[in-house]
Amino acid sequence: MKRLLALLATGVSVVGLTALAGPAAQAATGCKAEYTITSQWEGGFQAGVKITNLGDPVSGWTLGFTMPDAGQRVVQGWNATWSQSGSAVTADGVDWNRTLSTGASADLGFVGSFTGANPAPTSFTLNGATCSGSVTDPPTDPPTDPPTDPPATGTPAAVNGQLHVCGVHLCNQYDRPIQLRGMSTHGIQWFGPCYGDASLDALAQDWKSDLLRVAMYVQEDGYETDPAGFTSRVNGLVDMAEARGMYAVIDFHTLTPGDPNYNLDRAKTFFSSVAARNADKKNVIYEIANEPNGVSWTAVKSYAEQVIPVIRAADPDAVVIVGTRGWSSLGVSDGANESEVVNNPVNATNIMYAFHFYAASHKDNYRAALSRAATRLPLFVSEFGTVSATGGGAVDRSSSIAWLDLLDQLKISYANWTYSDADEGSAAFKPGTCEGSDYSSSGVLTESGALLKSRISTTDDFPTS
Ligand code: IDC
Repeated sequence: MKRLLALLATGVSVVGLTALAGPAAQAATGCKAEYTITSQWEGGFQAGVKITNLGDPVSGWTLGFTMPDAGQRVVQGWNATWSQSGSAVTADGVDWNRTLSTGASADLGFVGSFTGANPAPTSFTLNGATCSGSVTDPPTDPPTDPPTDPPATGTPAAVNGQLHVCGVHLCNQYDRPIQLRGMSTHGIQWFGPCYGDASLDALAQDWKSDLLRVAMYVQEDGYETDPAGFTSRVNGLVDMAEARGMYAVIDFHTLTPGDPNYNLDRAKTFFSSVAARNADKKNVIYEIANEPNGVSWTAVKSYAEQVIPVIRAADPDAVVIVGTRGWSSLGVSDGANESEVVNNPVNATNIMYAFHFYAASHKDNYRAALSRAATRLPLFVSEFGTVSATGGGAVDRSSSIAWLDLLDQLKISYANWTYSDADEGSAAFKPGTCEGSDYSSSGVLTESGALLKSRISTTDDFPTS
């Protein structure tokens, strides 16, 4: 049940657009603030604030509002630098949303606490100008599994068809930018039982996932131990994804050693085989090196320029994802940045670059790098975790939400590590789940799984013309 309330204190204009006349400059100011409590529990809540700049473009902003009840506190926020003094809350824009053109919006949010009532904040301002606004009440229905949307008219793969890269975006058959949201397997050499009919049905139907990333490790008891067996297992998973209308990212999961050239011959053999076998399918994306590390960008680029032609020879129109330096951090984890790729891109078309992050380890400087890079390079977050880079530890909820909001805003596709029951914080299912047949009830999900399911299962808005 949702109720809309006018947010405005009496006497404040509804549009909140004011022309400020000054001797040197004349800037129109104005804004809209939409405040939504997305969930609320005993003593705590999570709120989102969408601000829209209705005035002239700004290159920096501060949002202000007042908490009406003395017990209301901002505990931890995202997509802004938050502070509170008494009842006055402020949020300053950060690198990737500081600039707002006329009509542009930024989505921020916070986890808050309260002691008495939790009334909606009042007196929203942006750079001092009063904002118009609206408030959406918290959902009052008892908590249940994430909502299931009405069945879409077509599956993600049916609606979008053959994908291609257009500018910095991933585009569908109508040449329109789309974002794919989905999950990555864990190593298929270890978690085979997690990828059967029941679990993939749940992924497609309950999670409404657009894609399955198939993580085929090369070392660690993976591909190198049985090339034919692993090739056929990957092809089987491509077929299972296709049957359910999902895209399949074929991930050549190099990790240790970090130089992908160590596996160059294996990569050529593997990709010539899977590309020939899957050439007529529209649901396949090739990821040629999971996470190069301890190696220069020039070496990664050289690897890519040898593997991509092998794929193109067999499957000319598929999108290819290229890993980047520093565990696919665009070099950031090695103290570099995206400029090495911008200045020396892979000599190939229809490719995207991988950007990976783990939300508890990689925060604002990584988000800033992604935001900068997204204006220059086609990016695909083919792997990320809600936890630390070890794959374990606690879910960093606020950092994960900041990342997911940013990816949504930039329309960057993603796959979360992992759709498995591994005994580590990044896994979506509790240990032992894959020994049973229930992948659908909320009881089998971990904290990470519940968060990702709630994000991935919302309606896709794929353009069809
Ligand atoms: C981790 C797994 C863990 C496994 C380890 C080594 O979660 O169970 O023991 O690999 O194989 C990556 C890698 C991904 C890692 C993950 C978490 O792509 O293979 O998985 N991670 O450490 N990059 C950054 C983090």
